[in-house]
This record gives sequence, structure tokens and C-alpha cells, in this order.
Amino acid sequence: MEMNQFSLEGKIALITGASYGIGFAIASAYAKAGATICFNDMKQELVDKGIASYQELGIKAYGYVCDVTNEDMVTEMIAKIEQEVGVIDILVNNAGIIKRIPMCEMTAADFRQVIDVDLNAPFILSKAVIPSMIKKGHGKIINICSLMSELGRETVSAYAAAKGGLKMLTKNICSEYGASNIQCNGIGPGYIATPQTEPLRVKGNPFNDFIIAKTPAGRWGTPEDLMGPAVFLASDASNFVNGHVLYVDGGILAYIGKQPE
Ligand code: NAP
Ligand code: GCO
Repeated sequence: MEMNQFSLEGKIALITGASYGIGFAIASAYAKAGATICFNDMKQELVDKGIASYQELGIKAYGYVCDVTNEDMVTEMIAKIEQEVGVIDILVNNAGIIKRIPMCEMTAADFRQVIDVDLNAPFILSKAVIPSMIKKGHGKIINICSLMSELGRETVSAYAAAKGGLKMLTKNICSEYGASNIQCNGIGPGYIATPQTEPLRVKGNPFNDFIIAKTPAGRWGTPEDLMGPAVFLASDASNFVNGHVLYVDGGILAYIGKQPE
């Protein structure tokens, strides 16, 4: 086995919502593996902040303002990337939101917004890049799923519905485009310390201790924990891995949880 199977030299990657958080970590890992990085955010100020953060790591990243739920903006962004950088080899559907509201108190508009960002947008982005990947003869699509692709919990009905759907969209892209040498896989992060989970980690929140007791690793994950798995799924090393969700969760899905003392 050639070790350069894990190299991303010469590849162009688009990671959505990657000014910070998990997306930023994945994009940074891809750059270290040799890829050219493109990312987007909804606000120019965050795109600029993201570009500066990448520069601090010595990475020249191409940043674009784009709301991933807006198909016209996505079409424009992909065209710009193809013109300014080149055809996208790797798409990471990372941009996502969560609304933690008891289901019966959640408005349909709130539910729809989560589905729009976490499920409809990966469909829109994937549909936008697949034709060029087919022409190029290869492509990698990585959907950032969740433990909530498998499990539910109180207050996250919209998010779990979206992430469960994203798991099945992953399997369907595999089924429909595997013959075109496109591999579509998911990454299911466990509980990761990012702005999205900040409310769960505040001092004294019992959920913090709950997660640590439920995780064999005995800790919250970090965005850096996702770097290696993300490089693997973007590289030639995973060319025969398709339609799979790789859970990077410290073992939480396998474990009933520590007995309370
Ligand atoms: P985060 O810190 O909240 O970052 C989310 C990113 O997505 C932000 O850059 C945000 O931009 C962007 N975004 C949101 N809506 C967007 C839209 N409509 N168009 C473009 N960009 C948009 O989240 P994270 O923790 O890094 O999570 C990243 C992904 O991992 C999400 O899909 C999340 O569901 C998933 N995930 C997270 C965890 C975890 O424990 N953290 C675990 C499993 C899965 P703005 O700053 O402009 O809003
Ligand atoms: C929550 C958390 C989780 C994590 C992640 C777990 O409120 O339960 O936000 O949903 O973000 O998705 O994999």
C-alpha cells in the first residue's frame, strides 16, 4: 500500500461553514494534506475572519459569501470557484445549525429552518458539484452527520430528523453515483467542543457530566479529533468505502454509560 494514498496533493476541496469549528479543523487538515481550500460563510466579516485564521496557519484559503440554503447563491459560488480555483474534487457538507426546543413548543418555521440548513443544503451543494465530478471521473462528498443520525434526545427533533435524513442522503448519493467513481460518506462526530455545543458545556450544566459519563473516552471531543478521519474519507485510501457513516465519538454509541457513583 502506498502511503501517499492519504495525500490530497492537487485536490480542490470546498468545506461549507468553515470559518471556525469543525469545518475549520477539517479544512486545515486538508490543507496540511496538500489540498487547496475553499470555504464559505453567510457573512463577509466571518469569511474575512476565516481567511485570516487560515493565514495564521500558513494556509491560503479561498473564502466565499454564500448561504448554503440559497440555490442561486450556491450555483454562483460553485461557478466562481471553478473559474478562480478549479473543479471541486472534495465537498464537505459541514454547515449546520441546531435549535434545542421541546418539539411541541417548536414552530414549523423553526423546524423547517433546521431541515433547510442541515438536510436541504447538502442536497443543493451535492447536486451542484456532482456533474463536474462525473466529468472529471472522480469525486468525494463527505456529509457531517451526527450521533443524532442514530439516536434521539429531548429538544432536538428537527436536528435529529435532518441528520437522520442526511445519513440516508449519503447512502443514496453512494447508490446513484458510485458507478461514476464518486464516494459519498458521512462523519458522525460525537459531542465536540465547538460554539455549537457551548451551551451544553457551561459550568454546572449536568449535561456536561452526563456526556462524559456516556463517553468511554471520558471527555468531550475536539475538532482536531475529526481531522484524520476526514482526510481518510477525502483521500484515495477510501476509494472503496462508500455510503458509510464513520462515527468519531469516543465510543459513545457503543457504551451504555458509566454507573452513577
Ligand atoms: P458551529 O460551530 O455552529 O459552526 C457552524 C458553521 O456553519 C458556522 O460557520 C456557521 O456560520 C455555518 N452556517 C450555519 N448556517 C449556514 C448557512 N445557512 N449557510 C452557510 N453557513 C452556515 O458548528 P460545529 O460544531 O462546528 O458543527 C459543524 C457541523 O458538525 C454541523 O453540521 C453540526 O451539526 C455537526 N456536528 C457538530 C457536533 C458538535 O458536537 N459540535 C457533533 C456532531 C455533528 P455562521 O457563523 O455565519 O452562523
Ligand atoms: C445536542 C448536541 C448534539 C451534538 C451532536 C452529537 O444538543 O445533543 O448539540 O446534537 O451537536 O450532533 O453528535
